[in-house]
Amino acid sequence: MRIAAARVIVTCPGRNFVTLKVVTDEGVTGVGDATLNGRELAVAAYLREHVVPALIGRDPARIEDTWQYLYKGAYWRRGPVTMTAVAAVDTALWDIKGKVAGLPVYQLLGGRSREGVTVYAHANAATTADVLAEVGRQVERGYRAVRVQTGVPGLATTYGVSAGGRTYEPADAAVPSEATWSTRRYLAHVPSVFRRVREEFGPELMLLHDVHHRLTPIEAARLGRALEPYDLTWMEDPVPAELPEGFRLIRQHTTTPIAVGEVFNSVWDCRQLITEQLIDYVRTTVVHAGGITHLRRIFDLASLYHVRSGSHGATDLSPVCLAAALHVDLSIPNFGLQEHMPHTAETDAVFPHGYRFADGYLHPSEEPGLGVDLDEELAARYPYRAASLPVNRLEDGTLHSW
Ligand code: CS2
Ligand code: MG
Repeated sequence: MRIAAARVIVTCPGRNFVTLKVVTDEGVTGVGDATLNGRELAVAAYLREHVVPALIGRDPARIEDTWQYLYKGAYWRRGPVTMTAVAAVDTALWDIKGKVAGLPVYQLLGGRSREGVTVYAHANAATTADVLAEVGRQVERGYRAVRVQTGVPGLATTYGVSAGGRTYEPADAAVPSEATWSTRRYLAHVPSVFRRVREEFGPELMLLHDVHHRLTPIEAARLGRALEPYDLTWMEDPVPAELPEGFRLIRQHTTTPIAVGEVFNSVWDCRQLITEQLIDYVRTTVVHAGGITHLRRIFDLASLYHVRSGSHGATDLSPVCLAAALHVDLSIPNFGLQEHMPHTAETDAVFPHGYRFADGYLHPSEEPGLGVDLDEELAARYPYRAASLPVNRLEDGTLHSW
């Protein structure tokens, strides 16, 4: 069997997605997610110009060799664009391998290690009353874990909370929109929201919160300590993660667990955080961290240091990524949680898939391969629409992490 063609499909069923479809000379196809929110065309060009020509004629069964070829052969190693492109190829080749073997991919990864993949839902709302209602809705749907994001009094917008109850989509304008941020207002408000959620829903429900890279280490230490009475499963991205040593300061002051990694694209980004046990969950994903092959390397390293997985799963990662993530989540020994933002019906129609939600778990498809595909005819009806992530400024205009 040889790779005969590889198509890069950009589609926008409500938001942009990039998908690589690899076609073999025996007609077996495989798909890989190549979506990088706000940088979709960069990855599409990288694939079309620098990867696809080198794939034609290769043996699709040689997944590891192809991964090394695309990683070491790039010379300019790592980075979100490169590693998302590598991820798409890797994921598509695992899909093909599963189809050829007649097995769902998790069976090729060592088989099932649990009954289902515990997922967490989002409860995002501007006011505490609406947050409580949203948490209630997710609990009724069967979720055992809920991430809580709240508006902040005095701020027009904040991360995670959309206007008018629409599904949250941060890439909201071709040229980045601008948001205003106040750490003081945020730190003064968030603990009170979690106090009310715990009062309302009791101690069992797993609660999470995404700080979204916005604090300094000592501010994150303060927040972590203030949240300790509410027993969070994790405080996510408390600080920008370029400075791993900064997490030592947070660790000195609080036992609130920390989750980091959705912006990481290789094991080198998270090595120190893992080996110094500065985090409790690593949130790297199939689509942005080099595919199934590299993600397993990251999770294997993490398993040596009591660090569990907590993969990113926002709606700007396609159903192809989610389908692949579930095969990894089901099989690794140190699974923690999987983020689950359900895609819209429009998106699900473009990406027919076999995974399903039941009783707080997602279950991957039992079909051979990943159990997801791309309907190219339907995808063609949704042309790309330029969209960028916002930027954040403090109240005095200083540019801040978004
Ligand atoms: C967030 C994401 O889901 C999360 O944890 O951090 O929504 C993130 O903001 C987006 O994926 C960025 O495109
Ligand atoms: Mg996040």
